[in-house]
Amino acid sequence: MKNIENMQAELNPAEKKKSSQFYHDVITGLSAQPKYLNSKYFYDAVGDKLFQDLMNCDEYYPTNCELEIFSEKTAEICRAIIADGDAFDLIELGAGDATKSAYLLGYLLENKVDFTYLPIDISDNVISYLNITLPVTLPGIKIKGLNGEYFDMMEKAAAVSNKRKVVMFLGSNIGNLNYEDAVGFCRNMRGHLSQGDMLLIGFDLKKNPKTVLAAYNDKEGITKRFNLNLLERINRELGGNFDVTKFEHYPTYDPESGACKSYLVSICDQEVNIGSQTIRFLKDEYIFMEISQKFSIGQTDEMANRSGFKPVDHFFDSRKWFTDAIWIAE
Ligand code: AVI
Repeated sequence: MKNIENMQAELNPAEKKKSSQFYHDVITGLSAQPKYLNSKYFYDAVGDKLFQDLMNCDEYYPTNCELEIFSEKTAEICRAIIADGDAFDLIELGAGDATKSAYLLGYLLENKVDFTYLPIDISDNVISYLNITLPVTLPGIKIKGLNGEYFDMMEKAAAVSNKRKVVMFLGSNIGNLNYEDAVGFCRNMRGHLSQGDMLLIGFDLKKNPKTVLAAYNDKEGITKRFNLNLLERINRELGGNFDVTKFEHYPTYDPESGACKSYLVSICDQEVNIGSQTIRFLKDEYIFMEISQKFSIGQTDEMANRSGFKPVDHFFDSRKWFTDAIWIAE
């Protein structure tokens, strides 16, 4: 097996920086009591593919709910973001393949609205794909894809023009932060915006606890593989030797707090080596992997108010399982 130093020597400087941050975060999390890993590291090429599979599986409802909102409420959402009709920059954080936003983009183009689409994504593949395909599928679109971390790219977006900004942060990605971190994220976002700018933000809502839990415990075991892939990623990229058959996926949902949490539980006493570090697990010791917070409307409004926004609109799917809220920067 290669050691971490040899693996890093093969990387370019940017990759090396990312890899040492990954190593640092993994060792910090696995040395803590209780152990944890950051779910932002789920998304390597394998994790992206597993997440795609998850979005297509029967139990994982959030994607379909939000697609329903964007396809059924297109005109209403567009009217809200067009506001007084002045030109604006439409920024999307974590744009992916832009399936949902394509409904809005199509409507805005048909109605000759003056806007520029600025998708932001950490993956350069995603950005080149959007820069190439969207002008073909949506002729006339003005697009400028930005590849990098959200807030670094928000700064670049601000330099692109001084037009009004409308930022989309969809998919209930905000739920992958604990509540205080989510408020911190929204405050940071507010700091990158001017008064009157807008945020269109998706929240997965509290609902029947069995429905929520099933979405994170699908019968095919995709969520389980999605979680275990992070251990495999540590093996691949950091020279770890996790035996993933020695960990069980344990999802939980607390309907009172709305916290849906995933853990990996060690089925035996074991030692895992990552680079020069040895991590010891006792039987039944867990790694906290991810929070997927579910919200009440009151909680989403409170989050807006605490972070310098005014909540002005909510769009729902027919079952009221998900909402896309419009907030205005105060
Ligand atoms: C990306 N994020 C909003 C997903 C969620 O529902 O928390 C990630 C996910 N984790 C397990 N399944 C899906």
